Amino acid sequence: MVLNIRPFLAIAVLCAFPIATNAQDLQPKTIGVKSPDVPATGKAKGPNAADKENQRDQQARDVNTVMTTQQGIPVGNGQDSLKLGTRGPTLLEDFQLREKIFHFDHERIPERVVHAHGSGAHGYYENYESLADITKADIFQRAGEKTPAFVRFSTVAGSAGSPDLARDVRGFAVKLYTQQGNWDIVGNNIPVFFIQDAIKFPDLIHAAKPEPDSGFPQAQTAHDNFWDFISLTPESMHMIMWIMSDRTIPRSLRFMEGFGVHTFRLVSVDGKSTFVKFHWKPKQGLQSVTWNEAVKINGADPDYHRRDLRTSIMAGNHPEWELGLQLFDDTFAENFAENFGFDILDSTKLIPEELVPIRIVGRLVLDRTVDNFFAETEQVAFCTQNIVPGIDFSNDPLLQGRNFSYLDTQLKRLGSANFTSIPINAPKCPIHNFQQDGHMTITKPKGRVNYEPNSWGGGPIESASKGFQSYPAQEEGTKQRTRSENFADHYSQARQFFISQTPVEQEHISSALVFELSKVQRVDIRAAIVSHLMNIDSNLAKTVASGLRLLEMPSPAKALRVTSTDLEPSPALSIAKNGPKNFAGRTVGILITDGVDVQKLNQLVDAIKEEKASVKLIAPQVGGVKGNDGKLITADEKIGGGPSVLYDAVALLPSKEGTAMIAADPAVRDFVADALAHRKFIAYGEFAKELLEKANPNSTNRSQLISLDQADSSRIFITKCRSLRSWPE
Ligand code: HDE
Repeated sequence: MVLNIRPFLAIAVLCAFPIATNAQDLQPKTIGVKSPDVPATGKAKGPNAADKENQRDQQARDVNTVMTTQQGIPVGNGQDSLKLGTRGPTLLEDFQLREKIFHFDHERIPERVVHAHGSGAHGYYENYESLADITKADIFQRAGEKTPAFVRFSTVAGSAGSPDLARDVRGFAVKLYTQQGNWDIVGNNIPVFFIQDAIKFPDLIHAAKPEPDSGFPQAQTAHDNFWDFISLTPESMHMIMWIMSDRTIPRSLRFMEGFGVHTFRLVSVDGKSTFVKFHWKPKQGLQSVTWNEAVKINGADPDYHRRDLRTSIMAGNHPEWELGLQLFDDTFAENFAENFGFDILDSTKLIPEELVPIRIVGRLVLDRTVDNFFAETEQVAFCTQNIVPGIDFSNDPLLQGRNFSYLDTQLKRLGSANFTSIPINAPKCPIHNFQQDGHMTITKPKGRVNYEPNSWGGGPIESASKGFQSYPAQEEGTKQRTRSENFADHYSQARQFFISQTPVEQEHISSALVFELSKVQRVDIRAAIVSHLMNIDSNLAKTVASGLRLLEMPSPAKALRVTSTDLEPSPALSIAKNGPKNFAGRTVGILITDGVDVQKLNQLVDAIKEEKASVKLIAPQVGGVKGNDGKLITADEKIGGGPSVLYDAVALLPSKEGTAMIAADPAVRDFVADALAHRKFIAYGEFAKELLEKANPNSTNRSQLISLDQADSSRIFITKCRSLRSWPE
């Protein structure tokens, strides 16, 4: 009897802990043997001795901290609801049951309408030098000063539970808790956007999200509605080049850039304005996966990016980005329009780094994981309108629309105008004003005065010299719903992006277009996209048309401006040209079996660790293998649970007998075949040749293979891994 109820005990204990930890900083304790101290269930005597015994056994034991209700009332029995007799019915007076179920029923809040799926981390911004000559923003005044920061990365289209490796733009939102209030840079990992005016945002997002009748596809743009909208929105062509590139399938959140996208202003103490574009440059370098890897990672580990960010930070491997500023003035803005026909207020355009170099001014370090996902990552509320003295907006119509949207959305999500009091959103500097009351008021202002001006002599008043002042830009014009004519070139920068890619990267763009458009059912939409590609690069258009087997090549789409062929390739736009300089922060997956050559394994592990990279051991069973010295080596993953797509490089170190045992396993064949196909560097021991031949007989003399039988081969392997992949020669 007692044995039969053990599973209930485990479930009950698991359910009880979140409630207990809610009360105070409790640490769950190991469940020990039955304790006589545990209070019995309400009534002193149950209906019969056996039932009473059962009830006692279903209670958590070893009480160190007594569980309470939300009202602080100590809980006597958290395992059974209050019933009439042993078999019910349940009584209405059971306030404990009511409170617990009531709270559970209200655990969810609306997910973000876009960027629902995300992960966050804490850190700081460290300012390298004083920028007092260009901005009065307090955060930029003193060299070496650190400002607390919180970053949330996200995908855009997928719902909260969608997989990490969806092909999608990544949100890169930074909250800086400066001494003069919170400054949010709510950016993306791509420097341009789909549309030029905020009024089109709901259409764009409706088209990208699951189709309204079926409710799918989830977290992907490979469907008719999205491409239909795009085919009718030529301004999105530049962004399309970016989202079809490997930028939308990053290897990790740690290896991608961030951009503020819009043009902003920096304003100095003497009122001078300088235009600025914000860039976050990853010190780790840029790295993406291939589409085939992305698809497989989504199956093998849908939380790949979230896990990677959390485990890296926990391992002390703190990701860093440098803050870069592209600074320019009105004269540059005028020349940009005159010489290139681009407007600095148009978010579908970037300013090439070669034209306005990036000035590095500080670094962002993420060094602390969240303690609680909901309280921090879910409740963090970014608002583009959160700017501080010394920063100001430009007239970018997309930015202006965003400034309206974010406050609205936070009220919808968080349910009260007091969302600013939630710890993750609260500024870390003092707040003084007379805003008051409302749902969930946590602050407790004292005294009689709650208005200003007042003659009681109390309370804060504004300060013209210390407070925020909008930059007094001269604006005039007639009221009209039109766009500036310098927003009309939709193809030149799309072309510039495409010609800035390496041949392999260009091939990835055309394959992505063929993949996505192959999921589009209407042939006319496929053809319409190809007609836009004709204005970007005719070879790209032809490759995509042939990949789709379009029977007729469409004529180029009507363009408001003819594509300029004068724009030079910009090396800064290629991932391959801006890859990591070393292998630090990456992972090698090593396949081992019983009898593994321990000396070789150790040499390899040492070389990997010296490079500040990490190792995952994959074995037939997760319990591990016995090395050729007879000692047990525990594994991290079981074969099949740790496919090679999860690692940056792999090594194959099976023993002779081990190879015979695993060679026929399809998961082993996939492990090796995928690593070969994804052009990863593969170190192999003498008995692994059979695995390589079985996976791909034509692969055995590829330059991606490094035999571990040569002298110093571990070091040679890890040095090669720095270049990440061995693309076809
Ligand atoms: Fe957003 N966007 N957006 N967006 N956006 C939101 O705010 C919106 C745009 C971006 O991790 C929402 O809190 C409009 C551009 C990020 O919490 C919402 C327009 C860029 C995040 C919203 C844009 C972004 C959001 C949904 C067109 C790159 C996630 C939930 C004018 C520069 C922040 C929320 C986080 C989130 C509106 C366009 C980036 C609805 C109306 C351009 C990184 O307010």
